[in-house]
Amino acid sequence: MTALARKPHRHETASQNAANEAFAADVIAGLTATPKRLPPKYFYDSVGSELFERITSLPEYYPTRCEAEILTAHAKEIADLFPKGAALIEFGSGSSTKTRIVLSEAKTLAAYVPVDISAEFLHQQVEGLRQEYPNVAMLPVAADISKPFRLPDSAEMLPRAGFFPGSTIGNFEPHEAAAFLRHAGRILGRGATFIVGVDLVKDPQILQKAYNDSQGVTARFNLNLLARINRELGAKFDLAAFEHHAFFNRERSRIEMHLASLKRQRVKVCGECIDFRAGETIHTENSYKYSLESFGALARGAGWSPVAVWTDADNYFSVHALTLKDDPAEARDRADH
Ligand code: AVI
Repeated sequence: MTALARKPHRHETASQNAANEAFAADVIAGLTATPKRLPPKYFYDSVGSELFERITSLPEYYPTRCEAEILTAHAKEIADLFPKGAALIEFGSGSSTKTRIVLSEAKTLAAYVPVDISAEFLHQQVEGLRQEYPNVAMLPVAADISKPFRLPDSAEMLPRAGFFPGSTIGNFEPHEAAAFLRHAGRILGRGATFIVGVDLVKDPQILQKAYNDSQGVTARFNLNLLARINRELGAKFDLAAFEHHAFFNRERSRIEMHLASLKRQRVKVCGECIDFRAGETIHTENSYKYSLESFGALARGAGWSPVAVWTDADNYFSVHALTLKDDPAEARDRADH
């Protein structure tokens, strides 16, 4: 039986209500700010997660292909870095496609803990993983990876390794990325290995195309944020009156995604009137691109020691292996002073 098919328990309904309230509060805060913005974590409802899966196989979207190339070439080296009998904790697991490359080589792994904000999608994925890897305990956690969350009790007892592929770390501001690495350090603990996928700075034309695909899937992914606000918060955004914009901001080394209003308009959201000028945008996502050195420095600043780094043949993407020698609380104190 899937999470979709059964009647929700009362505590689940309560947590769903709390999630709805947080969504409404973030939407109103973002749309009444100047400039307008919306947090990218809200892209990933079930429609957005499906659209993102489609993005990952687009010809222009190189990160997924390049990262899979790296993981396939180095799966054994990576798996050898995991402690015996470890729990592998994946932050933002999605469809766990890349994890499968590593899981197939990690013969001594005791448990896999996929953590993802999209509960429905997560539970659907775990059904399949249980069949494919019967010797690995599947312990899903539906949570926002950027906030503290509890590991299942059976994973608490095991040595841990972390996996954060896909360059999702690039969707954080650099100071948030450092805070995330420290937070992951607190979850994974001293001595842990952390495998992190990081997109690299490259020819802006390649970057530009990756976020402006010819089939318009990225545009639909971006616009789904407004569709989700309509569905879940009862707003009346006219999707035809907004356009997807994505461009490389060289100075800040990031792709920016926006939704541009095609006309002057007013939209009612949760009882608030939100006014748009023609051409005004809602900033929906940043995707930072690092060099090998700049990411290494960021990781060191958050208490992690780089142990290895691999890139694809074109040097478009990188996979970093980090280890935590320090106590994460001490690293945080050092960074704060
Ligand atoms: C999830 N994240 C790493 C993607 C990225 O490339 O920043 C999200 C995405 N946005 C548009 N296309 C893909």
